[in-house]
Amino acid sequence: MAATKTAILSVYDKAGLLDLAKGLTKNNVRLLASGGTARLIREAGFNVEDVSAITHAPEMLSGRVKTLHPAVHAGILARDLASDEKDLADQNINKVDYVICNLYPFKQKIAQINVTIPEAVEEIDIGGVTLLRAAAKNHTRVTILSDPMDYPDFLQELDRGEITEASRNLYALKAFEHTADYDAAISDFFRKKYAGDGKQHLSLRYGENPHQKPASAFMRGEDLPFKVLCGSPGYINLLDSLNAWPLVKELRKALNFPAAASFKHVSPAGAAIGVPLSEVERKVYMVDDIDGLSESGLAQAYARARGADRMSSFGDLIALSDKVDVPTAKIISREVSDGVIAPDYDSEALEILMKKKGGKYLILQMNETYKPPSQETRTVYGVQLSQARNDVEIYPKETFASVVRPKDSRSLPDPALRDLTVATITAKFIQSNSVALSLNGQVIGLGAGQQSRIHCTRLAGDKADNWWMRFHERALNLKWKKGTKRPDKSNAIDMLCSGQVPRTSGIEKEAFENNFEEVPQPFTEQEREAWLSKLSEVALSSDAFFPFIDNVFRAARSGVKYIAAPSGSQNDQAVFDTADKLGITFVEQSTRLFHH
Ligand code: 93A
Repeated sequence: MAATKTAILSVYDKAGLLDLAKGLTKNNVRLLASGGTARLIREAGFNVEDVSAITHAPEMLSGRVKTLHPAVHAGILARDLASDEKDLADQNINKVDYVICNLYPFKQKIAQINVTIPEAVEEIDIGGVTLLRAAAKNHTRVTILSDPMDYPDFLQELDRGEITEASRNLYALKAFEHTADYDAAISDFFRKKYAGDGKQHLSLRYGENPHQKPASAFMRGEDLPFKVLCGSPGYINLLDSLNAWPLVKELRKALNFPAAASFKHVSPAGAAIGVPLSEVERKVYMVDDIDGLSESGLAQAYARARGADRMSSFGDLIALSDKVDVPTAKIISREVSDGVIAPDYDSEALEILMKKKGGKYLILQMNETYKPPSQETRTVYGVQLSQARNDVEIYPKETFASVVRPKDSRSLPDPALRDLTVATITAKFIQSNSVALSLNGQVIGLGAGQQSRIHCTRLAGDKADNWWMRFHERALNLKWKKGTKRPDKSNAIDMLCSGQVPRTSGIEKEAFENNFEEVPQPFTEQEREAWLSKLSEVALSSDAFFPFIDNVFRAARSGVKYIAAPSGSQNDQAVFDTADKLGITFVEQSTRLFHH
């Protein structure tokens, strides 16, 4: 009986091939196969023809051309259309019904140590990819098998008569994924070889931890949006940079001020716009001796971002919205910091920064015009997670227009709108849950990455309290021992201001006292309360709704007068009413801003 159907077989991985050939033969399918595939089938005693039986051309170029021929591809791609049938008849070509193909082992080859480019090139499959793609394209008629694991099910279906549409669809999908994965491996290999380190691809020393090797950063089809001007970034440096940059860019756009952020562990420790600093703020932020500070909005923004929580900012990754000038570089130059990302650098500022860390300070230049794609994907435990990027924009007037308490409230004062904007844009880039408190155009306390919202609010409130205690006369007039280093001063101030000192004894107490010429008295509870009661006009933003009224109580104790948060809690009304009773204006900010 003449065969009614035709199969083309061309497989590198020959697993299951003979069982498949047997099943196809049993079902009276004509077998055509490329060199090695045909040989194996033939040796097993099955009837098989070489592809050359239909191409009338031999395999050429040592196997580089085996199946690449119109007789093969027209046979695969032809539809059940009169015009296609005529074309085939004119050329004396028969339709192909089944294609069985898997590709040269490119991935295995490049996994070998010291593989050369010519060796890798030889493993780039052309004809097989064409077979897979042609058959998958025409899957309404043709069945494409690219995975030996599918042979048994396929044969069972064939034994029952025909391959169902549902099966053909799934086999086609698998073939498309097979070629996509294959092409990604090829382009990844050549990106590393040809794009030049730093352009489209950047080798990283390791990932999040030293044993996580290899590690890299790369872009598909375009250059990285930043240049490395100095140092070599680590994986976490890039995580910080690529979160900190959009934060300052958005702050700048929303408020039209230079903006800065100080990041650690993928959350800001501080973020601010360049609102002019008062004398006392300069002192608290340890920048009172910086020349040209008043003329630089950017330097003042960074002084605020770094000054908010000097302890947390130790070893920070800095993002700056504007071209870096000398005063900003001078502030950075004497702090312990890991790196900076900014759109540009004055040559003198760059010189200052390049001297830091023995010439190893990380300096990234961000392409300001770069727009990330609207869809973002990450892999967690091998699973691809994809989502639209959080591109919601926060603006002072529009975002905070919906005041729910007090009911008769008119529009919010400008400083409150500014500070709610700073807190909300910052919250957008804090690891959730997050609560941010802000004042004077800067974050003064934030709670990041807590599973419970009240813990975020407490953390943010406690940090804001510490920040405010640093403005107390006693903290401003500390008598340091000569030679006390800036980080040690920051740690000692934090011990004093956060109320830790009375709890210390022995060598811990000694270590604290060792910093001073004249040891300061710890704050009494009454002193703290009296001073903290002066903190007011603070704005709070929460990345999601407040589930309980406890958050409002805690916020009120740190001088919060304005809250912006999404609604959606069963306790919304109670939360609004509690704010009202405590004299807090509550703004319903309609967008949840989780970030992980
Ligand atoms: O070098 S190729 O890209 N040129 C071709 O025309 C071609 N056609 C099929 N490699 C080609 N193939 C590949 O050959 C298949 O993808 C399969 O992996 C392999 C099977 O070769 P053989 O049948 O000689 O063992």
